[in-house]
Amino acid sequence: MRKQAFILLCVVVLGVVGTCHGGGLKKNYYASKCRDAEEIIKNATEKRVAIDPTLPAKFLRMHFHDCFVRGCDASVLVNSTANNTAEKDAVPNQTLGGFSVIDDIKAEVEKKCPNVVSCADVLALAARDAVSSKFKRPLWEVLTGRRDGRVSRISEALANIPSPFSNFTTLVQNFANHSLNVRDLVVLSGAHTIGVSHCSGFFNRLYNFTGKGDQDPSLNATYAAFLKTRCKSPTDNTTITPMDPITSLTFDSNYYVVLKQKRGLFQSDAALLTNGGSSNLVNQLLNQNKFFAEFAQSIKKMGAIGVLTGNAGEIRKKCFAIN
Ligand code: HEM
Ligand SMILES: *[C@@H]1O[C@H](CO)[C@@H](O)[C@H](O)[C@H]1NC(C)=O
Ligand SMILES: *[C@@H]1O[C@H](CO)[C@@H](O)[C@H](O)[C@H]1NC(C)=O
Ligand SMILES: *[C@@H]1O[C@H](CO)[C@@H](O)[C@H](O)[C@H]1NC(C)=O
Ligand SMILES: *[C@@H]1O[C@H](CO)[C@@H](O)[C@H](O)[C@H]1NC(C)=O
Ligand SMILES: *[C@@H]1O[C@H](CO)[C@@H](O)[C@H](O)[C@H]1NC(C)=O
Ligand SMILES: *[C@@H]1O[C@H](CO)[C@@H](O)[C@H](O)[C@H]1NC(C)=O
Ligand SMILES: *[C@@H]1O[C@H](CO)[C@@H](O)[C@H](O)[C@H]1NC(C)=O
Ligand SMILES: *[C@@H]1O[C@H](CO)[C@@H](O)[C@H](O)[C@H]1NC(C)=O
Ligand SMILES: CC(=O)N[C@H]1CO[C@H](CO)[C@@H](O)[C@@H]1O
Repeated sequence: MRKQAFILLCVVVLGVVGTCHGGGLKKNYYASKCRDAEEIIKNATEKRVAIDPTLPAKFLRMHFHDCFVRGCDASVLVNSTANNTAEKDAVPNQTLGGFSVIDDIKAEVEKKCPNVVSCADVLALAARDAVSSKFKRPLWEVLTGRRDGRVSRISEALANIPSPFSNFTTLVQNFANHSLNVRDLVVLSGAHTIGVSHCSGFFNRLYNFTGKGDQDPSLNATYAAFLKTRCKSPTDNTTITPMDPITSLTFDSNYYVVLKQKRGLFQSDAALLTNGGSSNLVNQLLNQNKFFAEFAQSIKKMGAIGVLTGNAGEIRKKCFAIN
């Protein structure tokens, strides 16, 4: 109820002043409540990333999936129970990873400041700190003060997480549903500069695109031939393929270089070239400084979607279970 009221307020404010980020979040919200919270999270995250370089991609995608379903309220972290099938068990979530590491990082914060720091903030900070760890500086600002939701439903994940088979129109609509615009869509898709995909996300583009045994003409033919050597069967659910074939562990603007070579892995990536304005943005984002500056703005906006603040929701004790 409280959240619906907030969203309504948000829509009204959006209409009037054209901005609705922040949503009650603050810079260094925990300064007086748990002075070292952000540093504990940063230290714990960097320690884990040093051991597992695939974590930045996992955390970044998890933060995205969290924010797109019920706002950034850690609903993605909750386990299913006898009575409820949670977001985690939805098809798009089956390939998420890193949950246990988030649970561990939260446990470290709890040791110092029990019941103070939300799982939603832990995830938002850990995603930023993991991606930034190679840069020795935070790549974007994370406002804090999010609270954790008490609801996580499989049906809501299915309705809100965009599909890799989406065209431009559908993607724009999906992002608009989350108060993000075309610029945010093109910029945030740049997250695919790190990480991997299973074959299911692009298999159709290789073998039977329109049901005539054909290939997606918008996919680079040389690259398609290479992808076919990796993904041979539609039931292959173990092979993973980097989305940025050149630097899949490095957060850079190479996603856009690859995209322009028609080597974007998903239809949803290739779709960004099917619209004039969007395609023009792709060209601008080839510039790494531009990409970093834009990404910092768009992900901050994403991190404020539908947040619970004040007395709404709860501070979860363990991220995998509602209190
Ligand atoms: C525009 C719509 C988007 C679609 C359709 C999409 C779809 C996908 C798919 C299908 C995968 C591969 C999952 C797998 O098979 O393992 C993936 C991976 C990934 N996505 Fe997206 N995504 C979108 C936007 C985003 C955004 C906005 C972010 C973050 C800001 C993001 C971050 C990532 C990351 C980092 C990975 C790699 C995960 C890993 O290596 O474990 N994506 N995405
Ligand atoms: C974080 O790590 C740094 C460098 O190792 C250390 O100096 C600092 O005390 C740590 N902070 C916390 C809160 O653990
Ligand atoms: C939560 O679910 C994950 C799989 O989604 C499982 O690995 C983990 O053990 C569960 N945690 C608890 C405490 O039940
Ligand atoms: C599940 O639902 C039943 C009946 O509505 C209730 O008695 C039980 O306490 C619930 N269990 C949990 C774990 O919420
Ligand atoms: C985009 O996809 C939607 C849903 O599949 C479809 O209804 C629509 O016709 C498509 N738009 C274009 C321009 O292909
Ligand atoms: C956008 O939200 C509306 C209303 O909730 C929903 O009907 C529609 O399917 C959503 N569109 C996309 C592309 O997610
Ligand atoms: C391609 O798709 C069509 C239509 O769905 C189907 O009839 C055909 O058997 C498929 N061909 C292959 C080689 O999978
Ligand atoms: C992968 O596919 C095999 C056989 O089709 C199935 O037994 C297994 O559960 C699947 N694994 C995952 C992670 O979905
Ligand atoms: C296909 O990819 C190769 C690099 O693998 C690139 O040199 C070539 O220009 C690309 N073709 C097109 C049409 O973009
Ligand atoms: C990471 C995770 O929780 N994956 C789950 C996704 O959903 C399937 C069932 O639909 C579970 O088996 C996975 O454990």
